Amino acid sequence: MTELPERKLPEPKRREPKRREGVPVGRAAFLGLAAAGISSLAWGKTAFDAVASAIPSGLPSIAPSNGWRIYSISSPLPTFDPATYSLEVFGLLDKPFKLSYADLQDLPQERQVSDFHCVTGWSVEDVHWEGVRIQELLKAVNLAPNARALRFNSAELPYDSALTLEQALLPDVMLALKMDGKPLTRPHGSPVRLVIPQMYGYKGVKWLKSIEVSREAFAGYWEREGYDNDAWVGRSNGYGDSS
Ligand SMILES: Nc1nc2c(c(=O)[nH]1)N[C@H]1C(S)=C(S)[C@@H](COP(=O)(O)O)O[C@H]1N2
Ligand SMILES: [Mo]
Repeated sequence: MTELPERKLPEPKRREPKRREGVPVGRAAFLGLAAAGISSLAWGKTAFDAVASAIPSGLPSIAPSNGWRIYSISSPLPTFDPATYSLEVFGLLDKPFKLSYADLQDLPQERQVSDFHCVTGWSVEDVHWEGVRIQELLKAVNLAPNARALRFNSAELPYDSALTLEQALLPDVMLALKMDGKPLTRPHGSPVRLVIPQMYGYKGVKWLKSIEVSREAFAGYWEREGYDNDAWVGRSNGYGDSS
Protein backbone atom coordinates (compact mmCIF):
# COMPACT_ATOMS: atom_id res chain seq x y z
CA MET A 1 0.00 0.00 0.00
CA THR A 2 1.41 3.37 -1.00
CA GLU A 3 1.30 6.05 1.65
CA LEU A 4 0.22 9.37 0.27
CA PRO A 5 0.71 12.77 1.84
CA GLU A 6 -2.10 14.19 3.93
CA ARG A 7 -4.57 16.08 1.80
CA LYS A 8 -7.64 18.17 2.41
CA LEU A 9 -10.40 15.68 1.82
CA PRO A 10 -13.81 16.49 3.15
CA GLU A 11 -16.35 13.78 2.51
CA PRO A 12 -17.10 14.53 -1.15
CA LYS A 13 -20.27 13.39 -2.79
CA ARG A 14 -20.97 12.08 -6.24
CA ARG A 15 -24.50 13.31 -5.72
CA GLU A 16 -25.76 15.99 -3.44
CA PRO A 17 -27.61 14.79 -0.38
CA LYS A 18 -31.08 16.16 0.24
CA ARG A 19 -30.89 19.83 1.10
CA ARG A 20 -31.95 20.67 4.63
CA GLU A 21 -32.91 24.01 6.08
CA GLY A 22 -29.85 25.98 7.07
CA VAL A 23 -27.40 23.18 6.40
CA PRO A 24 -24.74 23.86 3.79
CA VAL A 25 -24.30 20.99 1.41
CA GLY A 26 -22.32 20.14 -1.66
CA ARG A 27 -19.86 22.58 -3.14
CA ALA A 28 -20.50 25.21 -0.48
CA ALA A 29 -19.87 22.73 2.30
CA PHE A 30 -16.77 21.52 0.53
CA LEU A 31 -15.32 25.01 0.37
CA GLY A 32 -16.38 25.76 3.92
CA LEU A 33 -14.79 22.61 5.28
CA ALA A 34 -11.63 23.12 3.27
CA ALA A 35 -11.41 26.68 4.60
CA ALA A 36 -11.93 25.45 8.15
CA GLY A 37 -8.95 23.20 7.66
CA ILE A 38 -10.77 19.96 8.31
CA SER A 39 -8.70 17.25 6.76
CA SER A 40 -8.84 13.59 6.07
CA LEU A 41 -6.05 11.19 5.34
CA ALA A 42 -6.20 9.13 2.21
CA TRP A 43 -3.99 6.14 1.79
CA GLY A 44 -5.40 4.81 -1.41
CA LYS A 45 -4.20 1.79 -3.28
CA THR A 46 -2.79 3.98 -6.02
CA ALA A 47 -2.27 7.66 -6.58
CA PHE A 48 -5.03 7.49 -9.16
CA ASP A 49 -7.48 6.27 -6.56
CA ALA A 50 -6.53 9.04 -4.18
CA VAL A 51 -6.96 11.69 -6.82
CA ALA A 52 -10.31 10.22 -7.83
CA SER A 53 -11.47 10.25 -4.21
CA ALA A 54 -10.45 13.88 -3.76
CA ILE A 55 -12.64 15.14 -6.58
CA PRO A 56 -15.48 17.14 -5.10
CA SER A 57 -19.07 16.88 -6.20
CA GLY A 58 -20.01 18.76 -9.33
CA LEU A 59 -16.98 17.63 -11.30
CA PRO A 60 -17.23 14.81 -13.82
CA SER A 61 -17.33 11.55 -11.93
CA ILE A 62 -14.70 8.89 -12.30
CA ALA A 63 -15.73 5.27 -12.02
CA PRO A 64 -15.55 4.40 -8.32
CA SER A 65 -12.70 2.10 -7.44
CA ASN A 66 -12.26 -0.39 -4.66
CA GLY A 67 -9.99 -0.51 -1.63
CA TRP A 68 -9.93 1.24 1.73
CA ARG A 69 -9.33 4.94 2.03
CA ILE A 70 -8.32 5.86 5.54
CA TYR A 71 -10.56 8.66 6.76
CA SER A 72 -10.12 10.86 9.77
CA ILE A 73 -11.13 14.39 10.71
CA SER A 74 -8.13 15.30 12.83
CA SER A 75 -4.55 14.36 13.38
CA PRO A 76 -2.72 12.69 14.95
CA LEU A 77 -4.96 9.65 14.99
CA PRO A 78 -6.10 8.53 18.46
CA THR A 79 -3.74 6.11 20.18
CA PHE A 80 -4.88 2.93 21.87
CA ASP A 81 -3.33 1.55 25.04
CA PRO A 82 -4.88 -1.80 26.09
CA ALA A 83 -3.91 -1.09 29.70
CA THR A 84 -5.91 2.12 29.97
CA TYR A 85 -8.63 1.89 27.28
CA SER A 86 -12.23 1.77 28.34
CA LEU A 87 -15.53 1.86 26.49
CA GLU A 88 -18.05 3.80 28.51
CA VAL A 89 -21.81 3.16 28.28
CA PHE A 90 -23.97 5.82 29.89
CA GLY A 91 -27.20 7.77 29.55
CA LEU A 92 -30.72 6.39 29.84
CA LEU A 93 -29.94 3.09 31.57
CA ASP A 94 -30.05 1.87 35.15
CA LYS A 95 -26.31 1.51 35.70
CA PRO A 96 -23.68 3.23 33.56
CA PHE A 97 -20.64 1.00 33.05
CA LYS A 98 -17.18 0.81 31.57
CA LEU A 99 -15.57 -2.08 29.76
CA SER A 100 -11.83 -2.51 29.45
CA TYR A 101 -10.34 -3.95 26.28
CA ALA A 102 -10.02 -7.29 28.09
CA ASP A 103 -13.70 -7.09 29.11
CA LEU A 104 -14.66 -6.55 25.46
CA GLN A 105 -12.56 -9.53 24.42
CA ASP A 106 -14.22 -11.66 27.11
CA LEU A 107 -17.71 -11.05 25.72
CA PRO A 108 -18.94 -13.60 23.15
CA GLN A 109 -17.33 -12.78 19.79
CA GLU A 110 -19.32 -13.08 16.59
CA ARG A 111 -18.02 -13.19 13.03
CA GLN A 112 -19.45 -11.95 9.79
CA VAL A 113 -18.48 -11.19 6.22
CA SER A 114 -20.01 -8.08 4.73
CA ASP A 115 -19.43 -5.45 2.07
CA PHE A 116 -18.45 -1.93 3.06
CA HIS A 117 -19.67 1.15 1.20
CA CYS A 118 -18.57 4.75 1.55
CA VAL A 119 -21.17 7.26 0.40
CA THR A 120 -18.57 8.82 -1.91
CA GLY A 121 -18.65 5.76 -4.14
CA TRP A 122 -15.94 3.36 -3.07
CA SER A 123 -16.58 -0.07 -1.63
CA VAL A 124 -14.69 -2.97 -0.14
CA GLU A 125 -16.21 -6.39 -0.65
CA ASP A 126 -16.13 -9.35 1.71
CA VAL A 127 -14.68 -7.70 4.77
CA HIS A 128 -14.29 -10.19 7.62
CA TRP A 129 -15.32 -8.63 10.91
CA GLU A 130 -15.16 -10.08 14.40
CA GLY A 131 -16.58 -8.50 17.51
CA VAL A 132 -19.43 -7.99 19.91
CA ARG A 133 -23.11 -7.57 19.11
CA ILE A 134 -24.83 -4.55 20.66
CA GLN A 135 -27.44 -6.98 21.96
CA GLU A 136 -24.70 -8.72 23.94
CA LEU A 137 -23.34 -5.45 25.27
CA LEU A 138 -26.76 -4.38 26.54
CA LYS A 139 -27.86 -7.80 27.75
CA ALA A 140 -27.54 -7.16 31.46
CA VAL A 141 -28.74 -3.58 31.52
CA ASN A 142 -32.17 -2.07 31.95
CA LEU A 143 -32.83 0.76 29.55
CA ALA A 144 -35.09 3.62 30.62
CA PRO A 145 -38.59 3.51 29.09
CA ASN A 146 -37.81 6.57 26.95
CA ALA A 147 -34.54 5.14 25.54
CA ARG A 148 -34.81 5.06 21.74
CA ALA A 149 -31.31 5.51 20.35
CA LEU A 150 -27.58 5.10 20.82
CA ARG A 151 -25.01 7.80 20.21
CA PHE A 152 -21.53 6.57 19.38
CA ASN A 153 -18.67 8.90 20.32
CA SER A 154 -15.18 8.59 18.93
CA ALA A 155 -11.95 9.29 20.77
CA GLU A 156 -11.35 11.42 17.69
CA LEU A 157 -13.27 14.53 18.67
CA PRO A 158 -15.78 15.64 17.56
CA TYR A 159 -16.60 12.57 15.43
CA ASP A 160 -19.83 10.88 16.41
CA SER A 161 -22.90 9.26 14.92
CA ALA A 162 -26.12 7.75 16.17
CA LEU A 163 -28.52 4.90 15.45
CA THR A 164 -32.01 4.16 16.65
CA LEU A 165 -32.11 1.14 18.98
CA GLU A 166 -33.92 -0.75 16.26
CA GLN A 167 -31.07 -0.07 13.82
CA ALA A 168 -28.39 -0.82 16.41
CA LEU A 169 -29.97 -4.19 17.13
CA LEU A 170 -30.03 -5.35 13.50
CA PRO A 171 -28.46 -8.81 13.39
CA ASP A 172 -25.40 -7.72 11.39
CA VAL A 173 -24.46 -4.70 13.48
CA MET A 174 -21.39 -5.14 15.66
CA LEU A 175 -18.66 -3.46 17.61
CA ALA A 176 -15.73 -4.84 15.65
CA LEU A 177 -12.45 -5.63 17.38
CA LYS A 178 -10.96 -7.47 14.41
CA MET A 179 -10.86 -6.90 10.67
CA ASP A 180 -9.79 -9.62 8.25
CA GLY A 181 -8.57 -11.82 11.07
CA LYS A 182 -6.37 -9.29 12.87
CA PRO A 183 -6.98 -6.78 15.64
CA LEU A 184 -8.05 -3.46 14.17
CA THR A 185 -5.11 -1.33 13.14
CA ARG A 186 -4.80 2.25 14.31
CA PRO A 187 -5.82 3.79 10.93
CA HIS A 188 -8.90 1.55 10.86
CA GLY A 189 -10.02 2.64 14.34
CA SER A 190 -8.33 0.54 17.03
CA PRO A 191 -9.38 -0.90 19.33
CA VAL A 192 -13.04 -0.93 18.28
CA ARG A 193 -15.29 0.49 15.56
CA LEU A 194 -18.98 0.29 14.84
CA VAL A 195 -19.97 -1.80 11.83
CA ILE A 196 -23.41 -1.48 10.21
CA PRO A 197 -23.17 -3.03 6.73
CA GLN A 198 -26.59 -1.83 5.57
CA MET A 199 -25.57 1.80 6.04
CA TYR A 200 -22.88 3.99 4.49
CA GLY A 201 -19.46 4.06 6.12
CA TYR A 202 -19.83 7.39 7.91
CA LYS A 203 -22.14 5.71 10.45
CA GLY A 204 -19.26 3.41 11.44
CA VAL A 205 -17.52 5.41 14.16
CA LYS A 206 -13.83 4.46 14.48
CA TRP A 207 -11.81 4.72 17.72
CA LEU A 208 -15.07 4.19 19.63
CA LYS A 209 -14.84 5.69 23.11
CA SER A 210 -18.35 5.84 24.50
CA ILE A 211 -21.98 4.99 23.81
CA GLU A 212 -24.76 7.16 25.13
CA VAL A 213 -28.25 5.72 25.43
CA SER A 214 -30.50 8.59 24.42
CA ARG A 215 -34.03 9.55 23.48
CA GLU A 216 -33.37 10.13 19.80
CA ALA A 217 -30.74 9.53 17.14
CA PHE A 218 -29.48 13.09 16.95
CA ALA A 219 -27.30 14.13 14.05
CA GLY A 220 -23.67 13.04 14.07
CA TYR A 221 -20.59 14.66 12.57
CA TRP A 222 -21.39 14.15 8.86
CA GLU A 223 -25.14 14.27 9.46
CA ARG A 224 -24.70 17.84 10.75
CA GLU A 225 -23.18 18.63 7.34
CA GLY A 226 -26.32 17.44 5.58
CA TYR A 227 -25.87 13.68 5.25
CA ASP A 228 -28.86 11.51 6.12
CA ASN A 229 -29.32 10.12 9.64
CA ASP A 230 -30.75 6.97 8.10
CA ALA A 231 -27.84 6.14 5.81
CA TRP A 232 -29.23 3.05 4.08
CA VAL A 233 -26.95 1.90 1.29
CA GLY A 234 -28.56 2.57 -2.08
CA ARG A 235 -31.55 4.42 -0.68
CA SER A 236 -30.34 7.54 1.12
CA ASN A 237 -28.25 10.63 0.42
CA GLY A 238 -29.75 11.06 -3.03
CA TYR A 239 -29.21 7.47 -4.07
CA GLY A 240 -32.08 5.22 -5.10
CA ASP A 241 -35.60 6.26 -4.22
CA SER A 242 -34.55 8.70 -1.50
CA SER A 243 -33.94 11.53 -3.99
N1 LIG B 1 -13.57 8.62 14.02
C1 LIG B 1 -13.87 8.55 12.71
N2 LIG B 1 -14.61 7.52 12.26
C2 LIG B 1 -14.90 7.43 10.93
C3 LIG B 1 -14.49 8.44 10.02
C4 LIG B 1 -13.70 9.50 10.53
O1 LIG B 1 -13.25 10.41 9.81
N3 LIG B 1 -13.40 9.53 11.87
N4 LIG B 1 -14.86 8.37 8.69
C5 LIG B 1 -16.01 7.52 8.37
C6 LIG B 1 -16.16 7.27 6.95
S1 LIG B 1 -16.87 8.51 6.02
C7 LIG B 1 -15.82 6.08 6.36
S2 LIG B 1 -16.18 5.74 4.75
C8 LIG B 1 -15.10 5.04 7.14
C9 LIG B 1 -13.78 4.74 6.46
O2 LIG B 1 -13.17 3.66 7.12
P1 LIG B 1 -11.60 3.46 6.99
O3 LIG B 1 -10.96 4.77 7.38
O4 LIG B 1 -11.27 2.34 7.89
O5 LIG B 1 -11.32 3.17 5.54
O6 LIG B 1 -14.85 5.43 8.48
C10 LIG B 1 -15.91 6.17 9.08
N5 LIG B 1 -15.62 6.36 10.50
MO1 LIG C 1 -17.33 7.60 3.97
